[in-house]
Amino acid sequence: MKHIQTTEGDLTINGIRFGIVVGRFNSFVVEHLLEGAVDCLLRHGAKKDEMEIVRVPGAFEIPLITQRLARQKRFDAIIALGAVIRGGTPHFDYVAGECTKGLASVSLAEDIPIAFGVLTVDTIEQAIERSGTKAGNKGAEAALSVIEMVNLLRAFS
Ligand code: INI
Repeated sequence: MKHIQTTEGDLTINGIRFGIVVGRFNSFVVEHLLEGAVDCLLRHGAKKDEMEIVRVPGAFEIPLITQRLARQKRFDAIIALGAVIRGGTPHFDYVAGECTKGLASVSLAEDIPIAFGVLTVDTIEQAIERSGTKAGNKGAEAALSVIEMVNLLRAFS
């Protein structure tokens, strides 16, 4: 807006190192999120040797390894990718809730941008729609948001 100081992060890569944590559960969906995220990073100028993929069993395990990676300080940003599908589990709310809360608290405690690319959906169809078909690719969206957040945080460092 005119005359109001406004700060936003841009989408330039500038040496950003990415950790990508991937839950293996529902891999038929999550692999498409991973493809979308990596494709987005590469097309924005990231280098393959500036990213590392770490796989875990499922969404529940994502926060702990994300915390470990954050503490190692080898990455400027972490992209968390997974798929929690309600139809597939009676403990959907616990898995989805713990993953979400865990990632939010790691991001704040470790002061590192974390992209939440974990689908939390009711049906397999919704998951497919969000992993590269009708509703875009949430992995790519997560990658974009974390690039922006790294640059925004750099503006305030
Ligand atoms: N993990 C997921 O990533 N998505 C799911 O939909 C899911 N379901 O359906 O249960 C799921 N469960 C596994 C969980 O994340 C842990 O790996 C498991 O409980 C072992 O700790």
